[in-house]
Amino acid sequence: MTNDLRPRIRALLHATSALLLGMSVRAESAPQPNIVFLFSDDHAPHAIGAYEGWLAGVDPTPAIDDLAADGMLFRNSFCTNSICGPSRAVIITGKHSHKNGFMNNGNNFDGSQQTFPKLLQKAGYETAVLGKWHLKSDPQGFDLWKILPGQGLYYNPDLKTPEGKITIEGHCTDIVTDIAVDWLKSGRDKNKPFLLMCQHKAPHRNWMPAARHLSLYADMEMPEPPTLFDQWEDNASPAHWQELEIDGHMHLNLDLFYKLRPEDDYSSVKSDRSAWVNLKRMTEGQKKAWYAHYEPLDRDLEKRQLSGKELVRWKYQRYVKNYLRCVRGVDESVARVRQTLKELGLEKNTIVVYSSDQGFYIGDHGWYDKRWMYEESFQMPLIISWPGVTKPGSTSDLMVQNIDYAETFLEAAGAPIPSDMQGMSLVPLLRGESPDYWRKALYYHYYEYPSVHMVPRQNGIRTERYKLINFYEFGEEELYDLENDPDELTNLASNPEYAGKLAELRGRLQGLVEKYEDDTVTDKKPEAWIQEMRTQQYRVEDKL
Ligand code: SGN
Ligand code: CA
Repeated sequence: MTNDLRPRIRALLHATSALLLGMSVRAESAPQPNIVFLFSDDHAPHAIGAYEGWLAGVDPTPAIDDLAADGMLFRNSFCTNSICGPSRAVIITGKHSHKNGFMNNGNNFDGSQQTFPKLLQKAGYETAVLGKWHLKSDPQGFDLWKILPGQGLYYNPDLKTPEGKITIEGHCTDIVTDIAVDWLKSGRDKNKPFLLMCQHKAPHRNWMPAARHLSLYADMEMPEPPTLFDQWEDNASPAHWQELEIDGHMHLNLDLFYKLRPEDDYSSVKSDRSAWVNLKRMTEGQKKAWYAHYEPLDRDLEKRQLSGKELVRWKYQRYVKNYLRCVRGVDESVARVRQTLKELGLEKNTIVVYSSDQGFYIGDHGWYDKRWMYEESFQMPLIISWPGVTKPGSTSDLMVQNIDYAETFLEAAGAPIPSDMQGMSLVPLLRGESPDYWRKALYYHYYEYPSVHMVPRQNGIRTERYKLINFYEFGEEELYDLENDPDELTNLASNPEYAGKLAELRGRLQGLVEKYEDDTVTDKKPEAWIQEMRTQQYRVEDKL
């Protein structure tokens, strides 16, 4: 089958299954399912117990694991562009970044375009989005929206609403959950099916947990990732010029709160200062709980005067604990929303999805943040429970992407799927099928460079076994055999034994560029430009 024919056949298949679903809905007069989309920010699959990664032993997510036990867990779930706003734009449009126009966080989403929430409204749904939005322009296609401006704050955040700004005291994860629960109980139109997008800031940087979670893991030594001290020996040059190292770039004060006081002045520090800004907004009670936890630990670190690898290990411990404490807040939110659905008798006809905008480095490769096409940040968690459709405790190994969500929700609602969407409905997978037509390769394209963390533009292809990353502005490539080398430590791009594989993947990558009509791959930058970027490197000096 030629590439040209595939989308048309797929559209036909979609149309047929939508029709069949429509017919069966009518035949059984089953109501359209409600959709609860529980979403977080930067929650890597390996920080979810059910994904059985190297952090699973600390039992980070009992409630999300329960959701997996009741539904289907996607083991090979990925994003198309590992960064916040772009991932969200892909989700609501079902189109790659170059098609929906939101390629990096600095963009302004064109809200007038087609999105799945608008299409669900047309299909009779009431729609709501709460929490992190991060698309700059105001949400369209939602009957209710209360969103965090920009990144939002952890403590006592402002929320933007159509009626103006409001400020609510408390921890952001709890506040967003409270609004969601209230809306489910008494805010919505009970005669309509609904879409609820409950989108948390946590566990995004600067990882500020709720007071009740500060003591979680306090006496534990957390496991370290196998690649904590990776020196990127085999990677192409961009991995040596990034700015996301726990060692060199994670700020002891601003990221890890070591002796961070609101009255200090960090205004001239070239680093993100949101924790400092947020501390200034805390109530006296919140500050008391905060410092009761951190002050004794800070005094202890000061005494120990660590340096080198030992200081990296200390930073990693504080980072992973705070990150997982924020995750625990999200996990409790999942439990509360599901409990509310039960109390309201809605659980049987409600699809519950848990996902996050991309993966994250939790010390993997020595890093935090995301953006790269390496597995830890390319992956997205995806767990879906649809009572009566998903088999409890089931898993799917087929490769899925955030580009698939829009079509999935539309098909579930019995609504037509527009032919210009670029994903594939997951509904057959949810029913336990493994369709022959399923994709054999994924396309990735990240754009935001130069920018915070200095991860260069890259596109690439991932098959079930191999991955080719093209840092096209640098004229460098990386090729990995994921079966033999899951940590992506051995770059095979210049290994003569893999010349054939390299050529094959280059051809298939070009095929995906054409299939998705991506005309945004640019020419290689001149060496002088690359040199200039390299010299702009920024590092933090840890002062104990
Ligand atoms: C902020 C973060 C960065 C992060 C970007 C994008 N710093 O700038 O670490 O990479 O957002 O994140 S912070 O201290 O202000 O949090 S994204 O998830 O929104 O794409
Ligand atoms: Ca994110």
